[in-house]
Amino acid sequence: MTLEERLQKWAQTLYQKEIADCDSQELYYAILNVTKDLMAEKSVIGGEKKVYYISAEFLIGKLLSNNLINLQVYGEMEQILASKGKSLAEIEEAEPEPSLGNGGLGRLAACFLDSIASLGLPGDGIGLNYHFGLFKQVFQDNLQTAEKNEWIEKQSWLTRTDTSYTVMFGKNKVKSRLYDIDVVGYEKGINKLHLFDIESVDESIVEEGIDFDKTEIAKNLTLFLYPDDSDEAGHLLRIYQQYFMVSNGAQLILEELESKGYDLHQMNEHAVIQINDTHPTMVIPELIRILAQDKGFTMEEAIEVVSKTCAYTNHTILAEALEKWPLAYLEKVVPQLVPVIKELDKRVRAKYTDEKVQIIDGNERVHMAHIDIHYGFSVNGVAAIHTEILKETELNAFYSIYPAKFNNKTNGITFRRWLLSCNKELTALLEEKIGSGFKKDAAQLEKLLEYKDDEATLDAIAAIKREKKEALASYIQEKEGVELNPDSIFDIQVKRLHEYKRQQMNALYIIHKYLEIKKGKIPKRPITFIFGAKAAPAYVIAQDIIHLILVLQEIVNKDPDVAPHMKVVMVENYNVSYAEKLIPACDISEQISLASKEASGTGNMKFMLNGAVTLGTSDGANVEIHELVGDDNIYIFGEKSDAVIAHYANADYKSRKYYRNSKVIKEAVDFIVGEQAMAVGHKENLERLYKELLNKDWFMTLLDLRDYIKVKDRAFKDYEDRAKWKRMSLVNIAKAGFFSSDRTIAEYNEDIWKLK
Ligand code: 26Q
Repeated sequence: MTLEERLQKWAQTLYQKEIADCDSQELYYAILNVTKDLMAEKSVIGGEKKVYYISAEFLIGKLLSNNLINLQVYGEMEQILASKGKSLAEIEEAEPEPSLGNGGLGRLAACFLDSIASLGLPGDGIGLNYHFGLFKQVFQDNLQTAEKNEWIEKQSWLTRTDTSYTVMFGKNKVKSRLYDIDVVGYEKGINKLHLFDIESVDESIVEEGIDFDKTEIAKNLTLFLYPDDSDEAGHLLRIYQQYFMVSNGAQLILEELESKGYDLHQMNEHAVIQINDTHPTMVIPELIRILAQDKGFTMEEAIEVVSKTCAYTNHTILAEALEKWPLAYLEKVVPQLVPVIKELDKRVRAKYTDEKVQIIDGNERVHMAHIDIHYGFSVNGVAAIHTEILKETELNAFYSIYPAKFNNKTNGITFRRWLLSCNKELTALLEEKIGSGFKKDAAQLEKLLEYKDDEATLDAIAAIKREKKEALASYIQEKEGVELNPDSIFDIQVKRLHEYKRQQMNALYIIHKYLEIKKGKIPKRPITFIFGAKAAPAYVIAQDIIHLILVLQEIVNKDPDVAPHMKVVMVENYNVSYAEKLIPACDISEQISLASKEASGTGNMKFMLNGAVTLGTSDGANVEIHELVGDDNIYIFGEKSDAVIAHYANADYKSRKYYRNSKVIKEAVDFIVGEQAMAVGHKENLERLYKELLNKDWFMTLLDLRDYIKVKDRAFKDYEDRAKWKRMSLVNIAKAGFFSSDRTIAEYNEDIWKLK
């Protein structure tokens, strides 16, 4: 059957209509079914050894465009639709976004699944089928509110399977149900994303916003993704979710190994389990428990083989984000794991006296990362500087014991989504200039450097940027009701709201610029400051920072003296789909975390690949971007990580000192509680933020503010040297190949997984 016949068939089956008579919604469902059929006909990627990527989050985003691209039918589908007067891009808008993750860690897992399949490696994801993804953000009265975010429709990418397991919470039994999503590689076969659900889940217990009845685990377990990013919210439900995930995962893995006839004593030769941060750590004691209790292993044997099978990735150095569960919680939720965890702890204590490496600490808290490090064979950080900091500082005691376990795997992004799908215009231009080899071998992007001084190429890239800025401007006009000037500089900071990422520093710059314009210092070219960020609902200061940005948006955009020269917009409900529109339209990529705090960042890579220039600190993968593009093609500012770490060690940072010593800083900070802001915003939020900045400022905003202003102003000035800027943009694209997640996954496979 041709593609058109397939589409025709589904339009008939579902709606008894011709393609030309269907609306976008109907066509979306028809194409969804065609795509699922095409994937079902592909062969499953096989092999002697398989990786299981286990993660509480898979921020997959919409799948239609990517699946069509990987199946190599996007162009054909687009043509068929165009011949009936339909636009595929418009139809894509009808797809609901599965926001099954908070941010970087969840999106990384999704990029990795794409790359594992695209390299033709056998590897499945294991996670949870949250009925509601990360909350939908709605702004009311310049404050964030949260609503439930539904994504599962009658027809979706999920396929219900016959697989169901029993999971015990102590003496309470629940039944699971496995749903699968096919992951198709680029010109390759199929792997699976296995998402477990609880059979008895009940959506009707959801109340106002994202509140729900927390008492009945059997009804609520898989309803919501926890909205806390880098937070140690000690909720029991999170342990229930984690154990439910790992118990199902362990059963699935063992069942698969046994069905293939493998001896579980050699399971490490046929399976490797990559543990995505500490959220799935309980898979280690759970596997040990099952092997020892049900499979006739001695404790010794079980521990040994599990330790050879599991590998751990660390995504954070924020102490508060390292999970430490009270033993009492585990006793309550999963008493059957407690003896195993105590045994693991006992064995560590028999060998090492250092308190820092124990599993159960003096306060009866279980350090999940410590289980992973002692009882896994690999520990990796996610960018060079991050891994160094782990080895030298945070996890130094472990590094001394197990130097060979530690390794770095600098993060990456899938170019199928972050170039081929979101920037088809740039993809076409690249193909014209350097051929299509870069699609499978991202390093070939470097060929673009040959065009570094070629005016026609530089202009063509700039014209695409301009086109993308226009498209974004009209989207933002429609969604947010804010008018943007595509001739202005688009300066963008999109990522979760967290103090260490320092959106507040960007806001202080905006105040500074506003005050300058009021005093008559007009920028050469208008500037558009764009933000997108969700804050964990319980994270008070993060809510206050959102409030400040929304207040600034109102003040700046309504001021007739200022609005022609600068605009501020914080887009509502920033998610993967919004990112795909924002990133190709960006001129300046804001990556301004306090040095040492951002493990890697991956947005920085997406922006670079799409021709934006980074304004950033020497943190995370910015350091590697800097090395690749050189001093001339990036704007680096701020204290280095060594100095920051020393400030923490000496406890000698006092923000008030910076406030007192600089008129510029004082003016900007005072504006937060000045008459104008108070007239628009809420006293309580603004005063709290003001006090936080002066009395604590734990992430040292004021330390770097002056240098930030200086370097940012230099970037804006350089933008006027159009020839220079266009070259910078080209160099960034050309050097982005290193950040393909295909490269990252090839390294995981080479050093850790060794798949056969
Ligand atoms: C933990 C306990 C209780 C509740 C929530 C959590 C929790 C949930 C999500 C802790 C952390 C996360 C997410 C972390 C995350 O996204 N980290 C980011 O990972 C990216 C991929 O490696 C990096 O690029 C980012 O630098 C890092 O911040």
